[in-house]
Amino acid sequence: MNGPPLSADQIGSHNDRRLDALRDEYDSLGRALDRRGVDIEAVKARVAGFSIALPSWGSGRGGTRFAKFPIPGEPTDIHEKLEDCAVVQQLSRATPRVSPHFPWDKVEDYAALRQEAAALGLAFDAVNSNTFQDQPGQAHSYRSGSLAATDPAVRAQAVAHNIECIEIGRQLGSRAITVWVGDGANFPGQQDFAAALDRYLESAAEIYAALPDGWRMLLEHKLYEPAFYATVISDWGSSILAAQQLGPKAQCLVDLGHHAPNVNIEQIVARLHRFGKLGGFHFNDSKYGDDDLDSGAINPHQLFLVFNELIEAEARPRDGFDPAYMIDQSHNVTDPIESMLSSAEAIAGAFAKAAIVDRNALHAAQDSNDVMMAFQALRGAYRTDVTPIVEMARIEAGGAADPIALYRAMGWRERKAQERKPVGLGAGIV
Ligand code: AFD
Ligand code: MN
Ligand code: MN
Repeated sequence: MNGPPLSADQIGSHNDRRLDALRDEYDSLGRALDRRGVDIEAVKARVAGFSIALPSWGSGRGGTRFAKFPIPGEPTDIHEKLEDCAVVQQLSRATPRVSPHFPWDKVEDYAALRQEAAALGLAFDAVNSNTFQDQPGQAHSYRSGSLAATDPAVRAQAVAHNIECIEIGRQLGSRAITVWVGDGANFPGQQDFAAALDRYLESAAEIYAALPDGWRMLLEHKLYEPAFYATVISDWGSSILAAQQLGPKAQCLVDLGHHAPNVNIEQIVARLHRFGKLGGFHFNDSKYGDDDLDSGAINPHQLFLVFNELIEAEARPRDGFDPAYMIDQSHNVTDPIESMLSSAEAIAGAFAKAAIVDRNALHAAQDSNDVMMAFQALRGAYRTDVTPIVEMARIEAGGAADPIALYRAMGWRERKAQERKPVGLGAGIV
């Protein structure tokens, strides 16, 4: 069984070259924060305790509806995906879990897979079911829907698949299943909205009933695509209604790309939390729709505002607030490992900025309706360069000072291009 891909020496000698300069930058930021009443060590400790899961599918190159352009050395199965995720974790120290997707990541022996991941320094996060595609040899097609299909045999097959995912997840040490369905309509009149939701709720209740103790079912909504007129779980309203009807183990998962343009996602975070239903988060970024671009690449301010609400939520927990944070991106034009490294840093950075908001000042300004000072409390944190905190936390946890530089220097992809078989062409959004 393979151990972690990098040796501690490789990382250590890379970091040695950077340490003096980093200490200087860290100390200077520490003094600046101290003057604002913020203890840099406490912020660093919070960053060190923060982690996000990687999507197993994010380690391969994604595609668009038009094409996929694979790169040599891409992972071709879950074993190779785990290896790549282990590289990300070793360099970033912020991504210790992988969220698998079934049947894409199917294997014979899940106990062995769990051990394989552990040897690489990884554990498993929420399992994802897939009823938005047909698989070879499948008895019934999902072409007309899955959990909300009109045909009871299709619904039964989709429910059984979800229950199988839970069983696999149990063996992998997961504690949650994320359910996203492509069910919906492309034409007005195509679907009876009420009846489709009823069928979804009935199917979802069967999955819910199969949850082991301590498990959660995370409902992921999405406004459009693959259905372009209406989707069954289209928005946070449909999602929370479904989660409330299902019961306490059902919560909502917010994917940053799954909303109408300009929707106030940070407010959705606060709303869902108010009712104890904020269960998970998929980080990515977008300019136009569900673009699945890299986190913080387009709208870093939104990412910061989302974290501001998440930290408010953390400070006022309701019903065991414990959101499953995950990256969910489609890396179409970059090396997926580099994108995940860059995104992990962007997400941790947004978290760190939100962690240095002067919350007393913010709350006081809110209470006294001092609009400008409330805004300044956020702005003061947002404009602070927290890079030295994130970098120091990463190095102290055994990660690399400059993860992408070390990744390039280690020649990982070139080596894998020799070892791994090429992946096929073909389009497909992942
Ligand atoms: C979808 C969703 C989701 C799902 C994924 C599949 O964001 O989380 O599992 O894509 O690739 O758009
Ligand atoms: Mn998602
Ligand atoms: Mn998506």
